[in-house]
Amino acid sequence: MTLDHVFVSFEGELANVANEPALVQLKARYLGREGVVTRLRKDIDFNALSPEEKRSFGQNFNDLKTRVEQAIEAAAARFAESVVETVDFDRTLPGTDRRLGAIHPIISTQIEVEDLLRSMGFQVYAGDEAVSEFENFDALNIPGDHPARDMQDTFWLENGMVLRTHTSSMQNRAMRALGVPVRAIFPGRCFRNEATDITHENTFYQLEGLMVDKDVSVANLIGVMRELLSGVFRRDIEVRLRPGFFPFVEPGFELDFKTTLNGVERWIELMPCGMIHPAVLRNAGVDPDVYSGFAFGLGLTRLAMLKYGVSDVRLFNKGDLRFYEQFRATL
Ligand code: FA5
Repeated sequence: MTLDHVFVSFEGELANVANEPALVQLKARYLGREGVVTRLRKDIDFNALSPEEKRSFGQNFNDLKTRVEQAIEAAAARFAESVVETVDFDRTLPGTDRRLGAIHPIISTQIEVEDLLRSMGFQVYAGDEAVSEFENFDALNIPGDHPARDMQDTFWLENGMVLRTHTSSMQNRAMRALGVPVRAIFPGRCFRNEATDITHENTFYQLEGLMVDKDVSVANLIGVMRELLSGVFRRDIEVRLRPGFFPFVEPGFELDFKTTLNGVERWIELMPCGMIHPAVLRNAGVDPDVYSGFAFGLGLTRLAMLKYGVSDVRLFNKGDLRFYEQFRATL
């Protein structure tokens, strides 16, 4: 290696040195007793050089050694400076602007509901957002010509699948995959091709619950609903249960929640529920003469609205930081 080559490779290595111990090592490797620079002089056969060549080598060698030494000294000074800087930095002080982001209010509500239902023995069963037409409709006793299909107009994919309109689309799959008896919940996003307003979005979250066992009754359903809502709100809340029609439950109910939106007191549909229809059990290979069960479809987005006093459901998906920043504390 020529003297110039040695300096180029030294510079390359120096550029990768990130701290003082690494610099000490580099110095030893180049200037130490067996170092690259030191060896240059040791290895040269002076007898083979003319007086002119000897002088030129000596000059270049000293030059190289000085440049290496100076570069090492400069780097050492830089490291010393940065140490002084970090001494001034108190890492125990709280940050001034932690722009780390936070959990979305719908997801933090979901986590809370999952925890409550887990404590009642329900397992979380993740589903898909794109499902078969059978799972979203037919398995739930909603054949192609049923008017209930109009109430849940959806987005059809080119491969014949649909974006699920409700988490009930997971019922069939869960009963088949997990078998009975079963207690499971399926949270997630749902999609509907419908006009939006302050309580309706085209993309929203539901959390479905399902319990199938021998002798499950409406009393079990009401018990779980009550436990769940008082756990979420941690205060007295006013709810009402009224008959509701869904082809996949019999009997079916609507659970409404009383709240004030934009100064007007009103009931909001929050959690339809009911006893699973025998045809739905049969579609999943479960014998309705032996097993019974209940299901509920909690509107998670609406629940987050009520929990945090949000007056327009569309704010959740809008991407306006001024809205989201108010929820940083929910981390
Ligand atoms: C259903 O989706 C049924 N699958 C629920 C069900 C499950 C009934 C199990 C019986 C047994 P519904 O269309 O009413 O029902 O929607 C359920 C809840 O989702 C509503 O109460 C509401 O809280 C929420 N929801 C429905 N549509 C929207 C929307 N466009 N935007 C926001 N939330 C919605």
